[in-house]
Amino acid sequence: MAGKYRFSFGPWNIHEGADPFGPAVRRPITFAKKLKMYKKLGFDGVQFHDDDAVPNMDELNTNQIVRKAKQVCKLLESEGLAAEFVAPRLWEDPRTIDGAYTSNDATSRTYAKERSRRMIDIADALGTKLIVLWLAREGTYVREAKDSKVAVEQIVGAINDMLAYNSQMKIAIEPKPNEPMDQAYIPTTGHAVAISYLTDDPGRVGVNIETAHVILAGLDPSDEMGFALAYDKLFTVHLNDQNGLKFDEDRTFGAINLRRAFNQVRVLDAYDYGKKGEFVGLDVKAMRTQKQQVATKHLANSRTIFLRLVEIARSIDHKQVKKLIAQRDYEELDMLIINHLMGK
Ligand code: GLO
Ligand code: MG
Repeated sequence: MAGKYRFSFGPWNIHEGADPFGPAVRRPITFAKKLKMYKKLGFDGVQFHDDDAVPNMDELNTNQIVRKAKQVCKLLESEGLAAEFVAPRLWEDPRTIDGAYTSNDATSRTYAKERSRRMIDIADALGTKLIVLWLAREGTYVREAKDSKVAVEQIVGAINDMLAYNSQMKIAIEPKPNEPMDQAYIPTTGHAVAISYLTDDPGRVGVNIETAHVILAGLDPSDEMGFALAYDKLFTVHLNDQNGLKFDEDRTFGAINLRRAFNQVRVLDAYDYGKKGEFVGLDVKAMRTQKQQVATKHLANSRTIFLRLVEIARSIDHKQVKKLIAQRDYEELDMLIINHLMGK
């Protein structure tokens, strides 16, 4: 029974509270100080953007990048932490304004591929074999601006490039339907799984499912997880919560819709998620209203809610559930779940 879960988050999840309409409202915390917070909050894994580990990496050569990443690896070890994954931050540089791998400008596409190789060097130096690709700007504001068939080929080409560069790395695509783009090229789990089979090594390409992104696509996170699990492609998750079709809210896991969170935990726990070393990854933001000293509660709370939901998923009357399914009495099943969630 007892699956022991390990949790991770990225340093960007402890943040100053800036949003598109207002500036920072909390003091920045250095990376080294953030690392000291992980264990206290109950976390063992650190998710990285390449430049979280090696700031200003575009100004450094490969040797300098690797040296810096190795120092970060030592820092992690001294805190008893592990790097879960590295993701290339391909959405901030002026060269990626029109997309990275799908930019209409060839020199920008070359930059994106080169940066991705350096990102893999960083992952290697940090001791992780997992890459996350959130394809932030691979999409369009104006449909006629790009060719959607060519875009898929370009993304496959970029993934093949990474697969060939390092034969150890696995790549988890993080689908998101929109934001910052009006329409993204890899909007759902199905798209990510399908694209994996166009690559040179499908077994090394899977998904990172983020709750909020699935909801923004109008789909159900637990069903998307089941889909990925059926293909053995759920390499990691970004748990959080989302209130309807708004901006990407990255709220505390389970804080908006507890039953939806319960169903994500239920499917993960039922299929032994974590047993092959997968982390329970969070991608949650503190509300802008939180004051400095209480701006990490979203992380600890998400973890607590997850673990509480594991207990709830396990302690359900499974026999009764089976019986109600056999009788096709779904009204009663509905009530059983609600009662159980309400502690009755
Ligand atoms: C934004 C994404 C983002 C990624 C992170 C890792 O919507 O969820 O937070 O998960 O940059 O690539
Ligand atoms: Mg995410």
